[in-house]
Amino acid sequence: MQFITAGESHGPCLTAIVSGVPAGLSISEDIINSDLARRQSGYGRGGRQFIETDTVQILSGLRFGETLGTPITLQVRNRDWENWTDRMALFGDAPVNLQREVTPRPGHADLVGALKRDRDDCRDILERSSARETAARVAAAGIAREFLAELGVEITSYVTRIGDAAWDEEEPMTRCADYTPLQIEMSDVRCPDAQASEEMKAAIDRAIDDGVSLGGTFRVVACGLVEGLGDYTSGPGRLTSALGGALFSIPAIKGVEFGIGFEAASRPGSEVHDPILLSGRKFTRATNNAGGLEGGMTNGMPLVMTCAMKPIPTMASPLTTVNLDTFEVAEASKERSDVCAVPAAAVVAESEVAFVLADAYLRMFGDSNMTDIKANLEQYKQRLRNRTK
Ligand code: EPS
Repeated sequence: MQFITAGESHGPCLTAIVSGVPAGLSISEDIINSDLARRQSGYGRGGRQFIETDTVQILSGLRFGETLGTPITLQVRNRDWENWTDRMALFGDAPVNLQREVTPRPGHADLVGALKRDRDDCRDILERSSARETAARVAAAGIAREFLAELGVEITSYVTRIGDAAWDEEEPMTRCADYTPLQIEMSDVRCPDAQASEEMKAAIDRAIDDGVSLGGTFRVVACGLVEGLGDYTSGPGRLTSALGGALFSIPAIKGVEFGIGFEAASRPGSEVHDPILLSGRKFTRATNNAGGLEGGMTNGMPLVMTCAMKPIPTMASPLTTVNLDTFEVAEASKERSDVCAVPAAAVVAESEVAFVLADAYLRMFGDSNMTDIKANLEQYKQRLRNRTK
């Protein structure tokens, strides 16, 4: 299952096309809309989120609410387009009073993008490099998530740090599967711990006062996965590499850890690897330091990944830059922006993970229709159970 997105931040709409979807999968626009709303949430978001109420419209690939096995087109309208029809017109001449963006923001794609694409207005770059594009990814991932839900797989995420406010989570690799969506979504920063949530909000308040932005870390957890997704026989086949690539494709993601991650480098092997146990007729692990992956394959434990997001480059108190017209030192552009988008990035990460996992299931259990896929999965699970007879 694959997707491609198109659309500028202040253009008419964002579009995604999802291909490789099996036939016979029920799709609900309401469920996709609730994920879109989660992506818009979070303390410290900017003014744009008050303009938009992202909702999806599906334009192809379904009949009577079920997939046909054909490409699915999804569209999310940009309500803000009506304020940008002249500055972002697809045809005609630029308005005479057009204000070009010539003070690239350090840390954003503005400067290098303008040099690479030979543009004299950084807006030509920032319109697409804006994290607004991730709304299309979340909409597209609704298809992958519904597919996974049919196979008993749930994906959640929660925030563990914003700036210097960190949640010191006890036994994160084993407890992570227990947080309910309610516990997470009731928090303004999508952190299941009430005290830590308040500290994170206070950190955002301080950042607003200082005119700066904040990054942080979040965890993505997938539960209900069958053993053996991914493959140990080739680098690209390893689920670790596919998941890492997918998570690093999200703007501002600077680090990805699997299980205890970097911590494993400082411990002896006896305190890293997870002893194998038999629980009833199922192989399991005493701990989950590996975060659910061994040999690049799922091992049946919760899949746990931690991502680090850098602070957003747009700041009310901007850094210095060079004016592209005058070559003089200038203040970087102050585009309206989020002060912190870590809770939203975590929802986007759920979406990226959903595509990788959906694709892994399709490779292993067939890709043409839900009936065959479910039967193949059941047969595989039965074979695994039979091994411990
Ligand atoms: C975003 C929409 C954008 C930004 C933000 C994310 O809208 P606008 O540019 O109209 O304010 O708020 O984009 C960035 C953080 C960025 O660096 O470009 C969204 O919908 O997530």
